[in-house]
Amino acid sequence: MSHRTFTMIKPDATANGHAGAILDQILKSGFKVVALKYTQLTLAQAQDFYAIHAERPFYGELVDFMTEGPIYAAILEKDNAVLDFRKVIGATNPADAEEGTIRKRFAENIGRNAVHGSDSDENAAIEGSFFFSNLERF
Ligand code: FUP
Repeated sequence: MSHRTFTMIKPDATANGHAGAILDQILKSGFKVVALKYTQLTLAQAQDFYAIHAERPFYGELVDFMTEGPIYAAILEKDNAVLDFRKVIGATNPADAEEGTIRKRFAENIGRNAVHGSDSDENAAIEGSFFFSNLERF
């Protein structure tokens, strides 16, 4: 059972004023906030964060989108955090996401899809450490 996951409220959802509702849904789904930061990625930071997708055709659009405005980054804690959070956010493409999921409620499309959620324990640890030092986790 994983204990922690990492999330971002992406620039689309932040700009559209959905951050409060999304954080509310996250907390009501039983996640505790371990670390939280409001920031804006530089191009180099976004390219680094999404380096795993560097060969994909959408990479350029993805890093441009992720740098277009501020985001909220957070480490979340709950039993089975990674898998449970993937259920709360829904499918990558909001058209395929279940009713009531964060992406169904707030995402614009597969590229501008409101939130990030780690896909494994290993990536959750890497992504959390990308944004937060140990002194910033509570
Ligand atoms: P997810 O784990 O659900 O965030 O999805 P992926 O890791 O497959 O993709 C990471 C991000 O790349 C997505 F959040 C949005 C973007 N993406 C696209 O823009 N187009 C695609 O076809 C797939 C992903």
